[in-house]
Amino acid sequence: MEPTTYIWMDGEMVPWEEATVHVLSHALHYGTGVFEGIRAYQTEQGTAVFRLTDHMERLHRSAQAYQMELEWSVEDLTKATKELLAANELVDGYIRPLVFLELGAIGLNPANARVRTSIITWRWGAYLGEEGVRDGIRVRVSSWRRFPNDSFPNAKATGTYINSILAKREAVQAGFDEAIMLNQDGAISEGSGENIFVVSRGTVYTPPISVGCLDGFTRDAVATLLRDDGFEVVERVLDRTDLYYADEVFLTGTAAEVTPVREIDNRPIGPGKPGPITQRAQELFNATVTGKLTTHPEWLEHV
Ligand code: PPE
Repeated sequence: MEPTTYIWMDGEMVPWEEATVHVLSHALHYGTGVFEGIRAYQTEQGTAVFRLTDHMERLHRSAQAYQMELEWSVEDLTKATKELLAANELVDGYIRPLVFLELGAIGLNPANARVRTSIITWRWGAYLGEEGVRDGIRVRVSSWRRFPNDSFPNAKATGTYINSILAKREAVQAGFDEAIMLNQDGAISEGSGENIFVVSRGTVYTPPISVGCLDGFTRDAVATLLRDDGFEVVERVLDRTDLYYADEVFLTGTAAEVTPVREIDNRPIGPGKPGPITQRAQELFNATVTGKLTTHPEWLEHV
């Protein structure tokens, strides 16, 4: 990763190398952090952040779920993000807000731990590779089940990613690009860092949030754009067979954007290359984030 000049920490622009924390930080020991991933894009009207307010609101909900008192409002955080992008002279890039428990408590009751808030920005290219975006990726269904919804509040919490990391590493070590995780009932949940869509006979399906997947903003944007374009998009519980019999499968996420899947468990999906609805989803999404398609101006927040 290419460092940028500043990291925003609790109201200050701190030089990149100086944005460090103590080894006794609660979050290091117990995974007590919540975070976001956001992208800024270059548009004809300058840099715009995709769904910035939505992401900062989700950060607040995640913090609330884990009882972390965030001292910065959504407005404070959106303003800080824009200032940071400008200070780092980034015209596009990835934005990582992170709220975590630092010093003041050790042991499982972090009531007195200091809550730290930081925002980091950097350049991040195609999450699953340029080739993946163009030709599709190869995935496997993980042997690791996604954490059950009744064991954790559905939030973007750092600690819960240790489960996704097991799945991701298992997949990569077996020669695949990404893992698809099932929930405890065997229903398709999501990728290690993306939501999933399945196209079957012209209809687009995605699992409901209740299976335990993240309520992704890219998922919501892509479903909305496809519906606007005349496609039927249905939330339905999907199982492994639905993947094998799909005509098309694609993943969505801030980092992954819209990434086609060409193979699952060594079985080609459709003809083994990105299908027409996947390509249409990519087109609509890319045009929206770069301001060329203006049907949802509320999603672009200009710097
Ligand atoms: N599910 C998971 C588990 C997930 O981590 C993400 C985002 C999504 C779905 C998609 O959500 P959204 O970005 O709102 O569309 N994953 C973030 C972190 C990736 C990482 O490797 O770190 C991201 O894409 O920024």
